Amino acid sequence: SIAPLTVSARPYDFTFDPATTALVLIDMQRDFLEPGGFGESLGNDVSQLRGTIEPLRAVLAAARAVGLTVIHTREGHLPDLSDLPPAKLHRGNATLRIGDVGPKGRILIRGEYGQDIIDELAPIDGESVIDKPGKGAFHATAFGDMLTARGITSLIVTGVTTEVCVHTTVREANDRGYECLVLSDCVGSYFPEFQRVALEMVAAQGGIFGWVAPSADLLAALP
Ligand code: C5J
Repeated sequence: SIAPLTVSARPYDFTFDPATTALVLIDMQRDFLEPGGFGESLGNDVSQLRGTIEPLRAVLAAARAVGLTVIHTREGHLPDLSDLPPAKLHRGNATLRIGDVGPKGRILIRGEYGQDIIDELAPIDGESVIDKPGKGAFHATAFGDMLTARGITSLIVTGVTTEVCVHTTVREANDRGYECLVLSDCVGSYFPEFQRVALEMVAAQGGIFGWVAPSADLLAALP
């Protein structure tokens, strides 16, 4: 086992034990990162998110090399939409709604091509994939129980989008007592202003929700 590691971060150094830390990749799905999916149907420019892919690929490779627990999440719903609240279905004026057939399959439906994780970050054997109906990873999933069973106390959080599923998950995790480090270049937003402010919100007030660091500083800390 490896001794605790320290990452230069905001608002101050983040120290973690790799044995009790998970790398979490939130919703790096075709539906959010590629044209023709849910994100674009809501009027977003998906190219805004694609800058996260290369840094996250490097972090994922490094995490695998040191044997960190790796957990992927996917936002999505059952084919019969029984886990989709009407409030979520009807919100906004999307060109394609959840469950409609788009160019990559039914939008945000489990098992569809578009709902799956992008090829660049595809999970490998031994990595868990949490399907979640909400924005946060804890809501209506086995994520919390999985962390408890594995003795995980710290989360290195990446994925999309910064101010929606990343923030919701970090806030849920923080209230449950987890220490969260958000990697600034491995999280992405469709809105540059939200990206900047969402990261500020995590580290403000002495780290009200957690820590923020660029992935280079995590990579520098890994053995
Ligand atoms: C959104 C997400 N933005 N994964 N989902 O609807 O952040």
